[in-house]
Amino acid sequence: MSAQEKTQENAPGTASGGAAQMTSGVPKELKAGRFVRQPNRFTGRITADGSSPYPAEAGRYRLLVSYACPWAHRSMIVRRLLGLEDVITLGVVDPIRDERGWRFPEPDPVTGATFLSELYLATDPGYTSSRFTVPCVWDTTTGRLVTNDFPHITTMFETEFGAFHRPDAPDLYPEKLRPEIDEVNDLVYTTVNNGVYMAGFARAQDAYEEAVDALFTTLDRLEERLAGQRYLVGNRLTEADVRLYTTLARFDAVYHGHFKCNLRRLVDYPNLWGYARDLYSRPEFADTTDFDQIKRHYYVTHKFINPSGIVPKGPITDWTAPHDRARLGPV
Ligand SMILES: N[C@@H](CCC(=O)N[C@@H](CS)C(=O)NCC(=O)O)C(=O)O
Repeated sequence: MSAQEKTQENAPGTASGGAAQMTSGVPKELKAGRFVRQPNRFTGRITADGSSPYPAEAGRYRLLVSYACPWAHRSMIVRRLLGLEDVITLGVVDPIRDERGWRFPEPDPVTGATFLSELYLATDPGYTSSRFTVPCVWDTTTGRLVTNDFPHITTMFETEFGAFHRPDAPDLYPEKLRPEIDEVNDLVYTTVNNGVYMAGFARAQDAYEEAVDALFTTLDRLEERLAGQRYLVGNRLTEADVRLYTTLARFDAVYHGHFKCNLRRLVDYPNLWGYARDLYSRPEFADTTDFDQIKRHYYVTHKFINPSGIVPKGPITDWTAPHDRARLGPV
């Protein structure tokens, strides 16, 4: 986990802070009106060299996701880019969540679960005061949840499943670029990926304004950075691009209105918008981006923000419009 993500997740008041139900009620992870994300409880590691109880094996692990969730979306994109579809199976929950948490539309054929909570409780019956979150990884051999530690799920796919990557898979986390990728990820996590939640879940004006200011300061900086380069780091596609993309994909459809991140829209940033369309033009990104599920999840599930549950029809946005990013570097 990056330094910032660690700091953020372990912020005072969260470790023993108890439940934070972001279903129909107000999230309880609040401190002076500020949203503080709960720490990830399951932090097992799948390892290539078998140095942990979870060796990397084909067909053994199941990734559980929602198409709505940006943290889960990352893991789906990386799984596709690396060609791990037949190695790590995928289970998808229904986008609408109620007070019982995430639910599978049909009982999950591999785990047998109807609710995601069943898998958390099968692993730890004492897991009663925290949220049952996606993404998480289930081990079919031990019948246990390995991890819900979202920053590490993608890097684990990248570094521990190398033997199973498709032959021409991109190296999304090249060793030489890791310090720069981690640095960009820290900023993007704090002010953008989690920043939109800090704005949307804020219950105090100053907390909201702080989050929005930090968010748009970073977006302005990224707009400049992307003026002269096709990608965020090293002018090649990396983990950093995947992480930024999942927030950009939700920005105008959800965060601009629902989370009040409305100083500007994504489409108002020529470079960021072209960059987002460039990524969306690839099937690994487009096929995993489900705008309908994204909108229905946020607008229906967060009743404390949108009591009517009405899902807006717009915005009308052409994600397939041509982009001019190829002039800045190779695919
Ligand atoms: N595991 C992290 C991040 C993942 C996360 O927040 N996932 C959301 C969906 S985007 C979730 O599963 N929420 C379930 C709930 O709030 O009940 C956390 O606990 O904060």
